[in-house]
Amino acid sequence: MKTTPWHILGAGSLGSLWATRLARAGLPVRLILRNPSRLAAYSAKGGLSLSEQGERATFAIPAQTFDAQEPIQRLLVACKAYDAEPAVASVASRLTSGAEILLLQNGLGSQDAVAALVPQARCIFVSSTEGAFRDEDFSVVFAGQGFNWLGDPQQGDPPQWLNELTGAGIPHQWTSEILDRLWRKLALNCAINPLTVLHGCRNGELQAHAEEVRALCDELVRVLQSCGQPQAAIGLQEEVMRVIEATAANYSSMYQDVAQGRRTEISYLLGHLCKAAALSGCDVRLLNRIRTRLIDHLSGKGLPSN
Ligand code: NAD
Ligand code: KPL
Repeated sequence: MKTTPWHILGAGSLGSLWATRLARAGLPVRLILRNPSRLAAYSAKGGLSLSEQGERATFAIPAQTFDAQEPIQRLLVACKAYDAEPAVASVASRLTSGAEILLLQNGLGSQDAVAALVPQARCIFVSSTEGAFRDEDFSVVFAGQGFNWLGDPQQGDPPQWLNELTGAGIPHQWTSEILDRLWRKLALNCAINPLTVLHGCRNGELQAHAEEVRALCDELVRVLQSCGQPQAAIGLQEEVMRVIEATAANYSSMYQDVAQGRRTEISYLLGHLCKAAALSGCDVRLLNRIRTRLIDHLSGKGLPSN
């Protein structure tokens, strides 16, 4: 039987981490790059590199642009949340009937936008705690062991190809509660990331602002409960404190985005949360204030606030 190719849309940190591990397991992988100049740069480089535990290996994974002819049956979307919808739109005409799309984006909002754009496809949401960064163009460093939760909010059966992830050494589990997972991670990110940007500090230094974190967690718990996510609210404050301690020496992903002058995913984190709170009539004064301060901070640095 012919194996279905994995089309990877976005060869950044996480996309490269998935692509190289799938290719290393002998699975057919295709990278979809932004434009002909990215394709030329990739061809000149000769492949995609993965550094793991000090070992570096390069994989000559075939690449193409959005306008290639090959039909797409399985698509892994590895762009940032704000790029996911336009990126999928660029390949929508290539999706087969019954195509499956895995969405790796952090936060919430981008997944529903993609699902609405391509209702003929099955959208599988992924919540990933793995860590990766690019040390140079088309080269990724596997920086943090983690886990991938996969699920279908429409509650279909687990797909057959999960065994391919096992074969590729991609840690994962299928869950019927993917939305709980995504909401929980969103709440954790909203409790930690904006404050690290506003206080200009590592995660651990938030221990000195414990009262502020606690007050934020109280509001987050109320939002989760009022918008139908009570599971995601259980023990939130304790987990936030545990994560702050366990990642004390790290800079949050939002802090790193701002420090490097990159656009943040604020709209899909605090933005999504404040919108959900408003829709459910939940008063979130503190979260709204932090969102406004963050927007001002980003604007002051010349960064987009959406
Ligand atoms: P990244 O910026 O490293 O990679 C995104 C890639 O998508 C870039 O190479 C960009 O050029 C490409 N892209 C954008 N639009 C495209 C298009 N139309 N066609 C083709 N390529 C396009 O981002 P990342 O760090 O890999 O993050 C991706 C998502 O995964 C984010 O939502 C992030 O929050 C989430 N995430 C990342 C990590 C991590 O460790 N990097 C961990 C967990 C979750
Ligand atoms: O996921 C994170 C991030 O930095 O984005 C943690 C470390 C949990 C902080 O919110």
